[in-house]
Amino acid sequence: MRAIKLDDARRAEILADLDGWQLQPGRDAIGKAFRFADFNTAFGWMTRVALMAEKLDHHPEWRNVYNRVEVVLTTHDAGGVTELDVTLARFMEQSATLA
Ligand code: H2B
Repeated sequence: MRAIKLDDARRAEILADLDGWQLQPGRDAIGKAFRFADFNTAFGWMTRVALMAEKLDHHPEWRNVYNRVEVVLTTHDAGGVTELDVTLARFMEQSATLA
């Protein structure tokens, strides 16, 4: 196993720190709905995130409808949220503000 599930203290800390991210009901995962100006902006952002996901070997569950992207992050290998999810969530935040 490459990553260890976050303990409750760390989980609370990252949720306080990551704007708009929430624990997903019924599963050990975090999620956020991102909204962009239009489809082109949304898909451009998804492309940048996809390249980072490949680099990290850590991939989002996500769904895109026009300018909206619903993202869920969890680490299947670990059966829950790990620091890999925090890293990808932070990248999503940083790249979304530039989108
Ligand atoms: N992405 C996510 N979100 N969780 C994982 O556990 C995971 C992944 N595992 N991407 C990776 C790929 C694994 O399947 C490969 C074999 O390393």
